[in-house]
Amino acid sequence: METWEFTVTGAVENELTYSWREFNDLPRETQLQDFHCVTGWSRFDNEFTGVTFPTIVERAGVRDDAEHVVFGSLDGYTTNLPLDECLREEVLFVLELDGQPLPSEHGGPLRVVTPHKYAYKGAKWVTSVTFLTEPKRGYWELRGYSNTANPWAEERYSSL
Ligand SMILES: Nc1nc2c(c(=O)[nH]1)N[C@H]1C(S)=C(S)[C@@H](COP(=O)(O)O)O[C@H]1N2
Ligand SMILES: [Mo]
Repeated sequence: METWEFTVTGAVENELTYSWREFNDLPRETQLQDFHCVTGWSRFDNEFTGVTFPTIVERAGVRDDAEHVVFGSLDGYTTNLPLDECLREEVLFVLELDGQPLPSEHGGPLRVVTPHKYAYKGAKWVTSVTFLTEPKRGYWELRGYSNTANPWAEERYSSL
């Protein structure tokens, strides 16, 4: 945790870097959320505590031409979403699951959850958020999984 750093870069007014302690000082909230994996399983009523995506955006100030977001993780994983799909209270940077620090196998110390999208849109071990002026695909989006990933429409695969 001494070397952990979270960065907010790209098409923003203020690029930000948070240490672990600084990130933990951000306002947090607790939400009950469902979690849908593209392979067919779901886990319901997860109690997640964390910092909302809009909270980060308020502090960074996105530029007018920002349209897209790429999340980056310590394992090299990336995933992408349009900015408007991120500007939702339920897009959460999760610090705790069921009131306990998020276990590392589930992406601790910090992961993203996206209940309105399949779970591959939620980067585990997340350490960067980059705002872009044009779309860019992440790890699974480049390998045949749906770029849009709406579970209610069962958007599982892309027709590349
Ligand atoms: N950094 C990172 N995040 C990731 C992945 C990954 O391989 N690396 N896999 C994704 C996929 S496909 C799913 S289904 C969920 C799984 O989350 P869980 O391990 O908490 O069930 O994490 C997502 N986030
Ligand atoms: Mo998955």
